[in-house]
Amino acid sequence: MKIKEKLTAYQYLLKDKLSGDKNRELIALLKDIKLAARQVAKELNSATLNNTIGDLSGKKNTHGEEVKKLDIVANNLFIKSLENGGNCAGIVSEEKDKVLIFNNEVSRSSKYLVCIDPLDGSTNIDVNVPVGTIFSVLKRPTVSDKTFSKDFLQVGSRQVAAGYIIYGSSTIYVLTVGKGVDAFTLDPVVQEFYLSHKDIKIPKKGRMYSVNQGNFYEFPLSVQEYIRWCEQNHEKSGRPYSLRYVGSMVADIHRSLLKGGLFIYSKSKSASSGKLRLLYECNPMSFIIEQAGGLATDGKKRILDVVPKTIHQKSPIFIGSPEMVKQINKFLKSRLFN
Ligand code: P6P
Repeated sequence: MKIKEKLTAYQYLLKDKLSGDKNRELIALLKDIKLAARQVAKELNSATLNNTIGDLSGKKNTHGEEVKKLDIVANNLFIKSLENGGNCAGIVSEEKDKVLIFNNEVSRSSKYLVCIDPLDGSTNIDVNVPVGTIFSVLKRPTVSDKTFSKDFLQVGSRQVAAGYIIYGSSTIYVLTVGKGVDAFTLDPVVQEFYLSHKDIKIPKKGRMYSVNQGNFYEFPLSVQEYIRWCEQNHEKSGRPYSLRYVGSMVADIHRSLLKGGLFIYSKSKSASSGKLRLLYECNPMSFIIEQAGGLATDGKKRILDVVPKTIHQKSPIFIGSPEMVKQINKFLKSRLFN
């Protein structure tokens, strides 16, 4: 949709999506995230020069994955901005084993909780491939000033906001507050995010599927059959489709959102629940894609209906253009996703 006036993210949200006093704290929280995103973008752009590229001397995170120096830098920047902003009572972060509850006076009574992957796809940083931040905003379920781990275990349909920042050729902040999807592009000179994509709608179908083909023989038969179907020559349905896989969820989802497509991270013989985490990867991306007219399933049910049991719980995910998700669902149901 054509942008008529140059609005900052704050001005646009205040005017169009989050007007009224009741939304002041949520707008302020989204500004806290924006601040940290600007700082992360700056760190990424100068990483090679500042020697902050590379692994953190063999350290592994709660998922047994190599921790990059920038994973910690990004995690600390988001924690600092969210804690000092006072608009969030606590966070779940991919980089922290346990929930982090903010104990300062203001944060304790905040209405919101944040689940965040501070730097998704960080293995790609060394080769200058786009990476991103993914976040989900929940309302605190209790009115007391006490926050508990279980407060984060909310079904994805209860999210009040979700977004990602993609640090690529430009830095773009994609956001939904439950009233469609908009995107804001960072002007590096004035360091402000301006509305650049209004009311984004995902194409009903596309010709790109996004999966790590290397896991093909590990996938359930139904997923293998779908991939083979994508490869078949069938002009009427636009096949063969093109395989596009960056290995950075934010980049693969962003392309699917704008161009149409299907992103797959299936369960497999070595990953019985897939790899991507429900609270801070699958849920926020599913909220965004559904708000843009797409679909997202775990192979059996809507991602946003999955009730979380643990904060780092993983989930298979099939997400993107609605016609493409419906198509793979036919294969998944034909073998009850086995
Ligand atoms: P694989 C990055 O490590 C990540 O968490 C996502 O950003 C990405 O989609 C996925 O893992 C890639 O995983 O197993 O294909 O390398």
